[in-house]
Parts: sequence; C-alpha cells; structure tokens
Amino acid sequence: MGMSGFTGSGYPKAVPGELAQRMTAAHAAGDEFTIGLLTGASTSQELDGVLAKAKGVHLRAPFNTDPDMRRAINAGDVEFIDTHLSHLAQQVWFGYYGKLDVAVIEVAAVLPNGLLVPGSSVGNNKTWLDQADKVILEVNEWHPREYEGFHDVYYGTQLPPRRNPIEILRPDQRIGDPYLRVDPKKVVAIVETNAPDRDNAFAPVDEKSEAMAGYLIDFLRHEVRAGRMPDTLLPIQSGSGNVANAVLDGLKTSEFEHLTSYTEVIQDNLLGLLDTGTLDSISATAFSLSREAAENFNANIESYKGRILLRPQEMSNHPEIVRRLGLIAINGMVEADIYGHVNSTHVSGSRMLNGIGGSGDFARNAFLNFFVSPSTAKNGVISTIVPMASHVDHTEHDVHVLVTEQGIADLRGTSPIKRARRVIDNCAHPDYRDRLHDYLDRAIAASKGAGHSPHILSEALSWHTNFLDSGQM
Ligand code: 0RQ
Repeated sequence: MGMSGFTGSGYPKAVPGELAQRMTAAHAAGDEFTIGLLTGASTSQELDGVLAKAKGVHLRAPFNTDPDMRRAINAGDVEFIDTHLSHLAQQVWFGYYGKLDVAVIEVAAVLPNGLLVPGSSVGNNKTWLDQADKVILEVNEWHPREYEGFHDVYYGTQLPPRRNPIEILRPDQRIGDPYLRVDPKKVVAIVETNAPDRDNAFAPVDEKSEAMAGYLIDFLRHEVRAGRMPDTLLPIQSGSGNVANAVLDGLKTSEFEHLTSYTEVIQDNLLGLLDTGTLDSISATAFSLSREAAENFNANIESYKGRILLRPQEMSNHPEIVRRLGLIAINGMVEADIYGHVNSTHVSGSRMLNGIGGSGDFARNAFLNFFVSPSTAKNGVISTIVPMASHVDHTEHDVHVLVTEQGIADLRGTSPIKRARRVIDNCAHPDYRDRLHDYLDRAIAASKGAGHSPHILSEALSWHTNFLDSGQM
C-alpha cells in the first residue's frame, strides 16, 4: 500500500486506525493480515503507531519517526528499507517494489471535475495515485480550501531511456499543475475527516544551537566575502530535527534578506523567515509545523500564496535540481568521524533512529553542505566526534563542513590527516579532544608511512563498545 504523509503532515487520519482494528481481529482469529507500507516520509501515531501496534506491517519505507514502528523495525519484525527520499517513487515505477495494490491519500478537496487539491504535503502521492490499482481518498476539512494554488505537481517525468531535463531554473518556478490527478474508476472510497496534522513540537533553541547557528552564519558571510556566493546566498535546504530548526532561528536576526529556500520540509522557523522577510520564497514537499504554527498558517494561508510551492518529493529532492540551483544544505547528524564520514541514522552502529531521509539527496549534490550536531549526546557520555563512524550514510567524499557548539570545520579541499586534525580541534568536545589526537597519532605511527586514512582497526570502534559495555565512551 502507498499512503500519503510526509514529516507528520498530510497523512490519512481515519483509514489506518480502521485497518489496524481489522488486522487485530484477523490475528485473533488466527489469520495473517499484514501490508507492505510505503509513504512519503514519517507520519504519526495515527498511522505508523497503530499499524505497528497491530503487528500489521511486514515492510516499511522510506522514513519513520514513530517510536512503536521504530521498535518493530529494530526488533526485526518489520523489514525497513532506508531509501533516499527522492528515489522511492522512481524505484516503484522501475518495479523494484512489485505492484502497488492500494493508495490511501489525504487531500484538501476533490473538485467537481475530479482533480484533487493536495493539502499540507505532496510526498509520493502522485506516484501512489498513478501506480495503485485501487484508491481511497481521505478529504480532510482541517486543510483550508485555499490550499488550491499552493502545489506544483510535475507530470512530465519519463522513465529511462526517455528522460528529459527537468527545467527548474529558479526555486520558485512552477513547472507542473496545482492538482493531483486520479483515474475516477480506481477510487473505491472517499472518507471525510476533520483532524489536525501531527503536532511537530521542537525543543526550545538553547545555547548550543545558538552557538552552532552563529558559526554557520558567520561561515556564510565568509563565503560571500570570498566571492563564492551572492549576498542573497544560494537556495537553502534545512533538514528535519531540533538542531536544523534551531539553526534557522539564527538567520532571523542576521542581516541576510531576500533569500530563497529549496528544501523538503517547512518547519516553524523556516516559515518564520518568510514572515520576517529573510526569505522571499520556499519550495518544499511538506510542512512539519507545531500545532500553533499550523493553526496560524491555516488562518492566514492566503497571505502565503505565491511564496510557497509544494512539489512531489522526487522534485523537491531531485539531485539534478539540487546541483543546478547550487543549494546550501544543512542537515543534522548522529556522529561524524575524524575523517569526515557522517552517520545520520544508526545509534551504536545497529539501532535505527529515523532513516537517511533527504539528507543524501541534498548533501551529495549541494553547492555547500553542513552537518550539524552538539559535540556530545546523552549528557556528555557520548562523543559525536569519534575515531570511526559506527555506520556511514555520507562518506568523506560528500561532506563539506561539520558544525558543533565547539566550532566549525571546513573540510573542503583537505586530505584525510589534515581533515582529522581540523575536525578534532574545531568540533570535538574538550573532554574527548586529547584522546582523539592520541588515537590519530598512534594510528599514523602504526601505519608506518603506508596509510592514507590511518586507523587502528582493533581500536577504531572501541569508543562505541565502551559505551555499550559501561554506559559511556
Ligand atoms: O535522543 O531525544 O532520546 O535524547 O538522537 O538528537 O540532538 O535532538 O538532534 O533532532 O536534530 O536529530 C540525526 C536524528 C538528529 C536527525 C538526527 C540522540 C539524541 C536524541 C535526536 P533523545 P538531537 P535532531 C531532511 C534531512 C536523518 C534524516 C535527515 C535525522 C536524538 O537530523 O533524523 O537528515 N537525520 N533528513 O540524544 C546516540 C549519538 C547521538 C544520539 C544524537 N551519537 N549516539 N544517540 N543522539 N546523537 C528531512 C527529512 O529527511 C524528512
């Protein structure tokens, strides 16, 4: 099944709960009843949560933040396929996931001519509507009817070898239709709801996030002075999570204005930058707002028209467009190692947090990318700068700049050992800095002049095993 939903917005609110009840009843009667579940990105307790609790999902892609679904994934009860968010739609078109039976899609309205007005997210809905045999629509009255005109659904994608260039040359450029299309013969049900999206509350901006925002914004000033970007910068992508949200807060009080954003998710602080005039426009695929910000947006939706475009995620995250527009990509991380490999997904090498999301779509193809995180986690017992990353999502070849509350490390144009010294000196917490230098010194000595990225393999992951054995690195 393909369901709508992206970072807690625009997911179906009624059908998943009903489905979960029928699954539970079927299991009690000794019958098997599970689905393979594809969405845009994360949904909510009302979708992932209830289906996980009902043990109703055997396969899940491409991104999840629900704690019950996460537990089922890490217990091995659900096969989770951690896919780049821009890739999933085309992979379904390519046939990598088999046939899609049913699509359950939330929309703001169905027009008399059968066209669909999307609501707070577009995600993979175009593909699910095209590919599924049967379609269930949820029309959610909570989404303002004025959503009509906020979306740009591109119907020009072809499959290789007949692909054409996607001609988005400016972040706010329209190339498609404001509506989703569906073959009315496939629609088996329309369910009316009136329910809010997930409340995406963020941790308050703290001193550490403020420090990270400060370093990052100073760095952008430096890039402007160096003549590498205009004073209106380049389009900004900002990832999900507390840290990325906080970094945007810093832009609000900076001198920058008339910026643009080409991103996947609009969090509270990004929307706030439109209000302050820091941003002129945002292109994304979904909102991910706190309840208060969502209600405020819904009440004033008309004032944002023409400044926000929501596109399918295969367009909002498309590598071709990311590279052409020259994005500044800002994403959170779990840990980075001294050579600049970044782990965005797994705790201690094994436990899945959320998934790679769009971070890979953006980072590899960006003009300039930043990975941001506090230098320690869990009250200091974990260093987020480690000798060797316990899982790698972004390789040293892709990572440009690391930022922690300790400082910023520009890794562009550096070879591994120089890079490692810079990461340790600028980004590691002082409690861990000497040990990291000591590790690097001994790794260089042990390589006896024959190591480009020297490691002591028997020790490289010892910080993680220390944590697992004793509760601290
Ligand atoms: O756990 O809440 O239990 O304490 O991870 O960490 O510091 O609050 O940071 O909310 O910005 O999330 C990488 C997860 C960061 C996010 C990640 C623990 C930490 C806390 C969250 P607690 P913070 P954030 C486009 C971009 C992948 C997807 C992506 C993410 C929790 O940014 O999901 O980038 N990224 N998408 O304590 C153990 C470590 C840890 C750690 C942090 N080293 N070891 N636990 N934590 N570091 C958007 C989309 O794709 C949709």
